[in-house]
Amino acid sequence: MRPIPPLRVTPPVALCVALCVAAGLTVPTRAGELALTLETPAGKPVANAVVMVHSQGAQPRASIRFPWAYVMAQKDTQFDPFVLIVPVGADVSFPNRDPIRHHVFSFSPAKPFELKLYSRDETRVVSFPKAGVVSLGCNIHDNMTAFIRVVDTPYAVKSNAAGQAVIRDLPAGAATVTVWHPFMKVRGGEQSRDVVVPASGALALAMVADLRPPPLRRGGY
Ligand SMILES: [Cu+2]
Repeated sequence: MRPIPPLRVTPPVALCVALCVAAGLTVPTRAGELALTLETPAGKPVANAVVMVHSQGAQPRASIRFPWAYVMAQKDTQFDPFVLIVPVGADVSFPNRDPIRHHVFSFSPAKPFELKLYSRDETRVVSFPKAGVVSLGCNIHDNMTAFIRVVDTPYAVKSNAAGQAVIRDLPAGAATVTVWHPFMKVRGGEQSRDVVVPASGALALAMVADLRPPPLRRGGY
């Protein structure tokens, strides 16, 4: 019986493989955008909502990065910002920019933690390995409240003062749009809508978010 000759990769085959690999690694050029408008039933724009898109196609494997800083400062006896979006696994710094001490904590299942009293110009870093909502408070100042939304998608943005959120370079095809706001009167504070992202151009979406009053006097929403 003759031995089976070893498989040889001839130059044309090698070229084809190289091209196929290159093609497989190419970022899809067909991409659309989502232009979402969010308002209350009374027509008031809703700022500080987190808008997330989960594409139902292939998920990006690269680690998620956002262009803003992963910082939750304490300034003028408030957290700043009121809502911060970070990717899963992010390290968030909590600088104290006040001349008084704060004691930051969260009881949220996504990340319970406590930063014992610390002073001006000191900072602490906390990592957030799980997606979800992290509600923040300060043991000393009851009026201090803020939220970190840890997301597992690169397609996430906050609505602006006009209640608008634009997410660009979305993969075309079926996707789910999720909108979350800490004071939205629905289970979990979020609602979702299935959409089809166009291969080019914008998908305009208008959603209504009924908000309850903030639990304590708090600006920024
Ligand atoms: Cu405080």
